[in-house]
Amino acid sequence: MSASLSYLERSKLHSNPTAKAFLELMERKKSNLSVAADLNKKAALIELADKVGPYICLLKTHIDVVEDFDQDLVDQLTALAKKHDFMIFEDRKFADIGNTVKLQYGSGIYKIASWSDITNAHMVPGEGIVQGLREVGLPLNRAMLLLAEMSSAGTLAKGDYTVQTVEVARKYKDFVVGFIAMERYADKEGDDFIYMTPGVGLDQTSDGMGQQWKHPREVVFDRGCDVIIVGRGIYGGGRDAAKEAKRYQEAGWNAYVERISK
Ligand code: 5FU
Repeated sequence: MSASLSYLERSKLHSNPTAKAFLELMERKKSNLSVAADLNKKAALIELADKVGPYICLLKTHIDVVEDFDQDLVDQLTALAKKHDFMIFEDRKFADIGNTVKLQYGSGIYKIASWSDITNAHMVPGEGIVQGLREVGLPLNRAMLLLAEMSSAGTLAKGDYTVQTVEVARKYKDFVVGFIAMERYADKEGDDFIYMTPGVGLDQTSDGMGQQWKHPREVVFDRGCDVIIVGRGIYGGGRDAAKEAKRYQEAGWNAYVERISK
């Protein structure tokens, strides 16, 4: 159902302001590419965000890998998000009880809720994790994804775990706007989740450490996902990040256009 609608049409169906704005942004920018900026120096991260900024809808961070993290990094990333028109997704993968994740999301050194439009969580602890994050994120108009599946070999996030994760998402639709997933699940009446998929690469299929990379067309056209998340395929091995980002943007977008035109 929603896989055949355009991002713009889908933006009108959402009540969560971040999901709405994100889908509009994707359409405006003709990008369903998220760059996973896994660099551990502040200057390198900022440089990469500025280079790939014109081609992406979403910058995905692992802020805790940055050795020289400070508030200025966050200020610069949010300024780049404005300059290039992208959103920020801190891939925090929260995994604790509601009360603890509330603290981890809102406070500590990183204060993730103050700058990250989107974050995510595992369902291992049960739905209290969503309740805790929602309490902090909803008043700030933030959104979250649940990890329904993972890209890595041997992942335990499958089968009944995935089914139950989707059920929890349906219960908290005002805040849970989508999934980290490897394929789109059957829509129920009123569903319109945003599917974001890591493990995407045009040139390689594995990193020898469990990561499995799929082609953007397989992810967006065959499997019906919405956002391709690409890290090393763009910045790894001395690649020209801007050139690669443009290449992935085109591959992701073409697959989306093919999907909604079918
Ligand atoms: F939830 C997930 C997952 O299932 N697989 C992932 O690879 C998240 N990731 C992240 O996407 C991972 O932590 C990296 O930040 C990124 C993939 O980077 P790559 O360099 O394209 O493999």
